[in-house]
Amino acid sequence: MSSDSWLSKIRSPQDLKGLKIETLEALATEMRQVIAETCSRNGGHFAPSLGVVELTIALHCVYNTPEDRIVWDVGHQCYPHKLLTGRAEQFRTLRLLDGIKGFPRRDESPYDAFGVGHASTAISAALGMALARDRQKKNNQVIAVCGDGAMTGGLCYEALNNLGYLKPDMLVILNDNKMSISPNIGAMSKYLRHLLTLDVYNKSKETAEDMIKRVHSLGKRVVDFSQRLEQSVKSLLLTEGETLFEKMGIRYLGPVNGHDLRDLIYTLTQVRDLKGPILLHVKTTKGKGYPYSESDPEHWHSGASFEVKTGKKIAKPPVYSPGLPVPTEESMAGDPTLVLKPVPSGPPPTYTEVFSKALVELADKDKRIVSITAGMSIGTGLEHFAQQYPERFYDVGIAEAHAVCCAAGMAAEGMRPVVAIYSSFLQRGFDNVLHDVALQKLPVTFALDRAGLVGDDGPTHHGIFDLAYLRMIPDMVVMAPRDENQLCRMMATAATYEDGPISYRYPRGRALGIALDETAEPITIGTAEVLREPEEGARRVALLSIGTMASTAMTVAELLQERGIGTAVIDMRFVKPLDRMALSHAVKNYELLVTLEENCIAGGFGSAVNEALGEIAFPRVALTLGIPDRWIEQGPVPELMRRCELDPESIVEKVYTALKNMEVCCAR
Ligand SMILES: Cc1ncc(C[n+]2csc(CCOP(=O)(O)OP(=O)(O)O)c2C)c(N)n1
Repeated sequence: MSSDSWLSKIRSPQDLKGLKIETLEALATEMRQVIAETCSRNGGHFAPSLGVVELTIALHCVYNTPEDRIVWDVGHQCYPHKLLTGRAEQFRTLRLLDGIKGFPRRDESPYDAFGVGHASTAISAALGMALARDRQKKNNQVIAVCGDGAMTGGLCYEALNNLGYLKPDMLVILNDNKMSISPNIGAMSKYLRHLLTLDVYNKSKETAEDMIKRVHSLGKRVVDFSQRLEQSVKSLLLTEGETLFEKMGIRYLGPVNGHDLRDLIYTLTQVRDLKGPILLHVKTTKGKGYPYSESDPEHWHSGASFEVKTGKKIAKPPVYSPGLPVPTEESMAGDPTLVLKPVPSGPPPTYTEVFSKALVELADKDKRIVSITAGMSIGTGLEHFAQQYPERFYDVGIAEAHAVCCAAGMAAEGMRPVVAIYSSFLQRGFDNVLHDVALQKLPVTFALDRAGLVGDDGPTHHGIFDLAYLRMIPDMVVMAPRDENQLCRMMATAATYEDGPISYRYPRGRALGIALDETAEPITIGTAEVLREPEEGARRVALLSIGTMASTAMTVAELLQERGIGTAVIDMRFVKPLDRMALSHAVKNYELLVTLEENCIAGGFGSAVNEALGEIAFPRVALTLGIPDRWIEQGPVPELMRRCELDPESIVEKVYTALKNMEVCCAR
């Protein structure tokens, strides 16, 4: 950012006030350049942010932030907002470790009125703010900016229902770019298209402006009259139409061109003084101003680094594998329990790709299998299934609770639904997993992508709670594969399991790159696998791992072995039901049990192991290692793992200290 740029002069939104439209337009161009340059290095939510540059400028020009509250939905479109609110200098650290966050955060800036990362919360949160304002007799404005994709989420309707009834002064801006991540679908999306074609607001505005111009041309004598007419025509054009929103008690205005600064500023200035709840329909283009993202907003919704000039993606190192070595013949040598397979050449597939392909293969064999996504067909890899079996694929919109409940209905009628959802987004559907699926023992499969730490998207997106929130539910089977071959086997297990709900979780990023079995054999429910076992007499530590922590456990075992500490690795595979035989073997043969999980310690896999030890009143607890009880920020996964003390070296130190403590205790 050069010192003579417009952006460098904007220290706060106050500096925008009174700037000419031409200057604001130049500023918009600069902001797009900065966003493109930053995202090209750091990755990020590129297209959503490019689409709201003018809208953000207009909002900060017209409203008095931070006293007036702007509440962003999802928050992935907040980059222009961050640039205008005193963070332009630090913006180059966007999404980096300890850098500017990729989402609004109350602890980052007073301009970030409400923290977010999950969709469809803005109207509800803004309504809460408006009600609090009224109770405290304050007079600031509250504005929710919500995408048309987010409008597929049920929480929006709960909030609109309440808004139209309570009628506080509040503005909802519907940022309609016709896109969720993929093209938006659903009945509401169709209705919004219909409203765009009606375009009542602009048609009446043109007529009104025409009338005003004609009266003005009559000369000075009628100036008073013309001013009065102008006022009444303006208020008239702002009340036109009879939309669904109006029937709910919310005034509907629009559509407004979201890239026309003059029009936006004019409209927002009018709207600012109106009373009651208002929904302003703003039409924007996702990815606006960068040819590649404008023509393909779906693939530019978010992503890794790219070259600005060509739009070519630049390969980043795999996000996963925090010091986790890919098992090779050499590293596994001497391990009799692992079946070695040739490692295929080329970069390993992502876990999502493995899931995507294997699910289609399972669906080929079982016609009852249907798949469901909540607005994430590409992210979850289900687009492959959708192409193969369009009539068996359902994208329900950003509506996780509905996805789960709808799956329960399908399962009740004999289908075998596979609900593919990111771990952090299934948090939305918790009661539906519990009440609609598990309580009725319905055979729904939950495929949880992005489990564990996800890196740059930070705490809203880390999938570190699922093992805890799923394992507490009776009748739920909870699995986690250590590699892609185990993932396929767990998928086969789920496909043959008829007794109730079953889940498997896998991380973001590349798998280990091992060969897959020709036929994925189901695993007997509740059985662990011993990956490494020292000779009798040399057994001191048993590492009980779940999921991809098995690789770390193997490294830790080698490091401990180097210090002369005989260490076993048992991949438990099931958090629920736990393999009690494997546990009892570990208890009988080892001095110290250590659990390893990329999930919160509170209530997670280690807790399950300790509960099981408690059931038999075993006088020792397992050393429980996992994600500590605090929020984990954005950053490269290996560094985050290190900060969570889940890297091999930290684990070795903890094991070593635990053994020393035990020696001291025994000596007493
Ligand atoms: C609860 C939840 N489910 C899924 C997502 C993933 N997601 C992020 S943005 C997005 C689409 C949002 O579309 P829209 O609200 O129209 O905003 P746009 O990206 O078009 O600006 C989705 C599905 C999420 N953030 N939260």
